[in-house]
Amino acid sequence: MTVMPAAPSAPDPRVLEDLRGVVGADHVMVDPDLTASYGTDWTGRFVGTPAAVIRPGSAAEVADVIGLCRAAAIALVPQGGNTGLVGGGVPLAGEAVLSLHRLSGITDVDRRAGQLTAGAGTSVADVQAAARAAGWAYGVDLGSRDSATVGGTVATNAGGLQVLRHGATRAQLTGVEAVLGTGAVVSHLGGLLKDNTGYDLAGLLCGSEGTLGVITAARLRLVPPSPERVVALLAFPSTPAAVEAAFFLRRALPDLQSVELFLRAGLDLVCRVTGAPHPFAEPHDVFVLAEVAGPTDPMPAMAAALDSVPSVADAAVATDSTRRAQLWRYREGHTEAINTLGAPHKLDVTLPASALAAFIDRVPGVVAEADARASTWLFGHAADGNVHVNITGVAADDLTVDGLVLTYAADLGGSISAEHGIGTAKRPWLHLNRSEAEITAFRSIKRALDPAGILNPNVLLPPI
Ligand code: FAD
Ligand code: 2HG
Ligand code: ZN
Repeated sequence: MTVMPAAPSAPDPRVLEDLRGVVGADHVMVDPDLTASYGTDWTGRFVGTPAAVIRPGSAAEVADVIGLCRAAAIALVPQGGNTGLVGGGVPLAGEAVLSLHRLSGITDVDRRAGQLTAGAGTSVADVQAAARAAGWAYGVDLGSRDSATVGGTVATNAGGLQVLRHGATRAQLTGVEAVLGTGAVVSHLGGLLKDNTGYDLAGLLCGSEGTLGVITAARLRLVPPSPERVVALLAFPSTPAAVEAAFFLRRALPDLQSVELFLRAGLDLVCRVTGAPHPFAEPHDVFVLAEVAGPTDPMPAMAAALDSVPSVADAAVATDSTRRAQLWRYREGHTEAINTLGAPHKLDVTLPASALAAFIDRVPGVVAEADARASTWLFGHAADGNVHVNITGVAADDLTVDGLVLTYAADLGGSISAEHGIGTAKRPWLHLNRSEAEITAFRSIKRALDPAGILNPNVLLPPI
């Protein structure tokens, strides 16, 4: 089952020739055997057919490609690692894919300032490794680190596992280089921490999901390394107790890096799919995984905090890297384990702290009432209020439960996209979080930076 399939209209052969003249013959592909993988998203829920795949090797080539595509009215879907989860990086309406993979590499590492410049196609794991080699760390980490790119994480303002400590991707940006839909190259990579010289274009392009410009490079700030780590997996008898503990740990541990939450059904599924043993002899309903990381041994602080956390039914604590990774696997394994059940509907929401526990407990009922065949899987970044609602057993193009869950989250004061973006998956519901005036302002910005409307025209903004 696919969502929004559309047959591409093959670009005019003369335009293809011109594009080949810009990026090289090997980097304009139209053979379906070669382009198919660029048309399917990570989950398999969103499948399109690329009109072509174009792979520029520099910002100047991106600008020339955009110029040619504007003139020929060819819509482009920018694509990095293709790990996005909201159908925003694949051509669902026969667009051409603009793959930024060739723009990879790290330059201008400034050990003193703790900054580096990374090409859009560089993976997050490579940024992390370069930061480590320079004696620093990168503040963003996520399960897709080996494939997700700098361009994609900037375009989606990716969050991940360390947001409570370092903020999301926007907080790491000191500047970007990008090609706007006008074809203009804007480059502001100087990395000055104090620089109040007008509009924050980097902040605007971050989270714009490829609708305003194509990110070609980013200047990223680094954070001090935290080599000493402790991970604790805590079991609780109820969601309110687990949520209370997550917020308690946040107050108690200044070096807290991550606080994640998952439920009994998700843990059982991960154990079944990965073959990992259950972490505790007794079954429990709700789990919180907390990591503390700092320059010195965080165990005394973690132990003191764990002594005071109310309602803990069971606990496992790991200091060595193998055992820490085993505990993390119970949480990070959720996305892959759920995908073995068929392409899920992924509804990534944030709730205010006061509504988080009630939402987690009630949302399976909201889904079941609408569709008895559906299964609801819940996990997420507890201390950010970010719950990943995954629903399996529902046809890819049946949006009933999507609307109900997103409306429920918004009614409680929440956001319909915590960290994955709006993409194509959620654009019918943007109005739940954004007023008419805001959406009108978004459209004005889109018209100014992409007047021909060729950059990701089917993403983020609802059709008029
Ligand atoms: P793509 O999927 O290729 O594209 C994503 C969006 O960005 C699309 O709209 C695309 O058009 C646009 N885009 C891509 N590159 C550019 C560019 N250079 N210029 C302009 N627009 C561009 N996300 C989180 O936030 N937190 C998580 O914890 C997290 N964990 C994940 C775990 C797994 C196992 C998986 C599969 C995904 C996870 N994600 C997570 C989602 C995903 O990894 C992020 O959204 C990531 O930022 C996407 O990067 P990408 O390079 O794969 O982008
Ligand atoms: C995570 O936190 C990612 O693991 C993926 O954001 C969430 O699979 C999902 O829904
Ligand atoms: Zn997440």
